[in-house]
Amino acid sequence: MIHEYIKNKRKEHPLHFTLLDPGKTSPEELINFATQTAASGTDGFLVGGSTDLSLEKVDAAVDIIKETTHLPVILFPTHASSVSGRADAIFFMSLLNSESRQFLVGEQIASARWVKKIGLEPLSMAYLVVEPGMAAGKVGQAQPLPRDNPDLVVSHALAGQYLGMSYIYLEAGSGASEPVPSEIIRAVRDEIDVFQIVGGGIKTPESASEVVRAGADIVVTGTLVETSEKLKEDMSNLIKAIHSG
Ligand code: 1GP
Repeated sequence: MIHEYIKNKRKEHPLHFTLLDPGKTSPEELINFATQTAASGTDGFLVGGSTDLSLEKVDAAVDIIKETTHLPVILFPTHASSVSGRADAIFFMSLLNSESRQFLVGEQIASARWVKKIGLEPLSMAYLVVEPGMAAGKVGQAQPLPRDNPDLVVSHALAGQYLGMSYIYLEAGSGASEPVPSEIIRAVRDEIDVFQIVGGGIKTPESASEVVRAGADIVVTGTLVETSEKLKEDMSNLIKAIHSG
């Protein structure tokens, strides 16, 4: 069970997950990225993206990662149509600050019976988009939470916990110029008892370390893998900073 894996690993150190987007990454690149990040110590893979991904693409990406590494593969879906039975688990998430019913509960209703049928482990998650939000904010029709209002983010996070969600994901958006502010991560950490995931705009060991020191249990990076010219070295340094946090 992936939830148990995360709980046990977290007892050792904060975790790093690598986000791979099959919409932006060729099969050859996927093999390379998965190999290098696994060798650098990443703790698992998220597969997803904000564009409309076909099920075939997601299936193929999950297969490649699973053939390349032995690490868990968790779906990070935008639409019910791309939920792949090849993965180990799915972040079954509600975008709590979306203005659209579709992303609050619609896609979830559309995928629930399929998730049960294919036996995917659902990891319930409150997904909170913080400014700038980037594509995740636009596609999810979110009103991004202001960077200078930790109280408002805490209210959303606590609502997620009380609704029964086991994970709270603070998302600045893929490619954001800055990660979620430390004040927000710290305020959420102080008030919630469930796992806190932070992603978006984390590119250096220093920023990863700051996010972990502020209280993230899991750090997600995506863009760095796609843009780094010294992938193994950059990922090793980043992951070391997270693990030693
Ligand atoms: C996006 O939080 C993730 O959902 C990763 O963001 O691509 O900026 O690392 P980056």
